Amino acid sequence: MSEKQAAFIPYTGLSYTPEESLERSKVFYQMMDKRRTLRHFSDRPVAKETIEQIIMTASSAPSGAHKQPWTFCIVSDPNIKAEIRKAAEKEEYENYHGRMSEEWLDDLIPFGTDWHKPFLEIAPYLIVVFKKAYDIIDGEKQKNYYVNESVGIAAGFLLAAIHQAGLVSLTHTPSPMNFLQKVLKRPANERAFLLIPVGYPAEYAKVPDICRKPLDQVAVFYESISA
Ligand code: IYR
Repeated sequence: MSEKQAAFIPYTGLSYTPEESLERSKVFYQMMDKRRTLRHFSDRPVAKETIEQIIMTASSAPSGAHKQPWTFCIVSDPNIKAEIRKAAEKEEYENYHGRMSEEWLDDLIPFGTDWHKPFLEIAPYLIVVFKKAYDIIDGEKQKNYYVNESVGIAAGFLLAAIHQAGLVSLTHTPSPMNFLQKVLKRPANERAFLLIPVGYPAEYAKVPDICRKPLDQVAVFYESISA
């Protein structure tokens, strides 16, 4: 049996009146609803400290057994960015020329994507999110739990923090992504999860003219029926 014991401290979270909660939920939704995925970046620099704070927000996400099974690799070195672009475009060329189905290519028409990925060199930062299937602590393999769920939530926090700071991002999934593990020399327990260019929008930046589903298409409420 383990000697481990849980230690608890008083919860000191945020506390609001119902009215304040409603107001805050509206303000936050309005702010978050302005987030757009961008493909046109400026090369305008971003302060490293801003990126550090954004990463700490991402790493505040909940995770299975609080293992925080993620590593954020932050790439600003132009040589590494060029290497990543070259490898990503090689994979994407194959995707757009035979690996993706007709239906998939058709679904992507509104977004105007193709195999060219110049943003991988233009954006000042590439954040590569790695998931850790397990950790090595003092030479021992330590299991992680709900790794995809945990890293997915952390990536969501990351995108929200980027947006909140007035920066833009692209949730990019070059496929397959194993070249990132090689280029960034990550250990065997890490697998690339998402590649997220971060920066300011280009002056000419445009986004697809699309809208989001309304509440009744994304939520189902199960309420007690009062007589
Ligand atoms: N990974 C490719 C294709 C792509 C797939 C989806 I799903 C998108 O929403 C957008 C693009 C690319 O990055 O071009």
